[in-house]
Amino acid sequence: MKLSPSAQKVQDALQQRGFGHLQVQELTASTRTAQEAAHAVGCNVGQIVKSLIFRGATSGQPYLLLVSGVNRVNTHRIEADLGEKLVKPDADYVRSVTGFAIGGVPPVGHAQPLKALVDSDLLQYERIYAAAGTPFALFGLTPDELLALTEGRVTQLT
Ligand code: 5CA
Repeated sequence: MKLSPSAQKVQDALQQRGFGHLQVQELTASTRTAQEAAHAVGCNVGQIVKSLIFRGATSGQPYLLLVSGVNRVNTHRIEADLGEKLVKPDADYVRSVTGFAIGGVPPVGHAQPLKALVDSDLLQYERIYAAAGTPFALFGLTPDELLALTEGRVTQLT
């Protein structure tokens, strides 16, 4: 099946990184929220990877937080870890640094390289699912593959 342009962009990025065996799936059901995505694939909400963008208040640098679908990030903990305050950016900023609209932001294939932090709670699962460019697209992968793809650092985000 032919993917939509944004989902294809993610599939191409996976291919380029040597992860062409990971298959973007475009569904008829919404995957816009972690709950909807879990329902669409029939997994636990914790197995859904939320790809959240924050901006460093001092550096202006964007950060990619890869968070288990059941978790809320503890910004104070992450600020202490990163050594700067974090700002929650608006939708336009998210689109400009990732190249994707909110609801479909994937963990790979961004408009610019993003420093990534990975929620340690994701490591307990055999299989996890991340957004793939649109609010109807996902791909399944292992936590190890997520780490390799994003070069993310594992840490407690809650
Ligand atoms: N496709 C689903 C499951 S992978 C998904 O993308 N979920 S998400 O949690 O990664 O993306 C939604 C997130 O976008 C929200 O948790 C929130 O952090 C952020 N967001 C939603 N609306 C806005 C907004 N108006 N401005 C900035 N960020 C927003």
